[in-house]
Amino acid sequence: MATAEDPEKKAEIDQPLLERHKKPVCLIVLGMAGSGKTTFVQQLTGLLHMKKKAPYVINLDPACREVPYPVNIDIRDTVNYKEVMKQYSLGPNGGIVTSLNLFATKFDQVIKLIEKKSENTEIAIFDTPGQIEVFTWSASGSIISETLGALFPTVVVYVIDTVRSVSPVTFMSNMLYACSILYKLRLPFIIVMNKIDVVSHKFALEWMKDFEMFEEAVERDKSHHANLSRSLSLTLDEFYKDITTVGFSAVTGEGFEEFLAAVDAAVVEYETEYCPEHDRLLKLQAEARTKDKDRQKKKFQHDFDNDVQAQSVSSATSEILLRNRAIGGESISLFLITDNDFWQTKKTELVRNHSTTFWKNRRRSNSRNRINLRKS
Ligand SMILES: Nc1nc2c(ncn2[C@@H]2O[C@H](COP(=O)(O)OP(=O)(O)OP(=O)(O)O)[C@@H](O)[C@H]2O)c(=O)[nH]1
Ligand SMILES: [Mg+2]
Repeated sequence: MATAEDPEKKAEIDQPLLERHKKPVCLIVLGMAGSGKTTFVQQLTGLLHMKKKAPYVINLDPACREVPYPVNIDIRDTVNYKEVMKQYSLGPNGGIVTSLNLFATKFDQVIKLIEKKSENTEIAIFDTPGQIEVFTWSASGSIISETLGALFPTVVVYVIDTVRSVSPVTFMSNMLYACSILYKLRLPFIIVMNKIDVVSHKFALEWMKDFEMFEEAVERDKSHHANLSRSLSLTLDEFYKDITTVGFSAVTGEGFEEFLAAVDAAVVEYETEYCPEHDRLLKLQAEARTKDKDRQKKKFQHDFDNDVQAQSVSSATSEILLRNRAIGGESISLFLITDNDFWQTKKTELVRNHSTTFWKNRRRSNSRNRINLRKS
């Protein structure tokens, strides 16, 4: 993983983001309900404005009552969440998923608007719904994150409620969620330990660094989940090693500079790790598609050869035996031919005739398939 300490990368990081990228960095802010995502976006927007680096802010939460920051694109202007619930007879979560899905169909327009602002915007921030799984496991969540990841330097900012995470079990659940999102989206990832104005996040950093300290905390926790948390913590050790964690207060703004440095390091990671991996996967996909096409071609050729199979052409007797499975698998003895050119012409003719019949049959059976499918 690239870090801000890497001297080569440091020189790059010291350059302002805008000079390195023609495109703004997209921050997708995720986190459990009430972790402070919206307040975090509000604070970040205010501080960036003060730095004369006004961000482009997008609200993707269709169910929020009000947006406490200057918003550039608001999902609520496009989709009426309550109407969606009524029209599709859905509950609150279903309503949010469907609203986000409807909005995702217009996401190309969002991309165009962000691209238009590329010249003078360094950061685009996406605030997401509290029901985190709506974004992480729905089709629209994947569409949005993958599209952004393919077009802009994109970083996932996972906001954790530090106050609630003093319980080792809650901390563990939060970390498991973060881990699963990281492996699903595979984008550079920053954990923001929010609300450090109330509780310092030092305990969490210690737990992540030293398993024994976490174990001690688990010992003190008498809940029946404690054992599970202990074993899971060992599993998460690898995840902790690579992850960037920043303490932040969405109320006071403490941790802002550290957060910006983490974003810069994440952008370097995006360029050095995500992009090459993304390109490699695209190449693999293209290769797989070509292979599949070749396989289908070969299969077709094989089927075709079985259909029109010249069993043997005996040069000694000049007898041509043609077995045509398409007409019942009987062998047909054709006439004796000694002239090779004549045979070639005849063969081409036979193949062409057969091919026409074959395709006619094929088309007929295909159209039947389609109708059947529709009926089913
Ligand atoms: N003390 C303190 N309170 C915070 C901080 N960040 C958020 N809060 C409070 O936490 C509560 C939830 O904050 P929101 O920003 O609405 O959280 P959210 O994650 O957007 O919530 P949903 O969108 O409903 O998931 C509010 O009462 C905030 O005032 C913080 O850094 N410190
Ligand atoms: Mg919110």
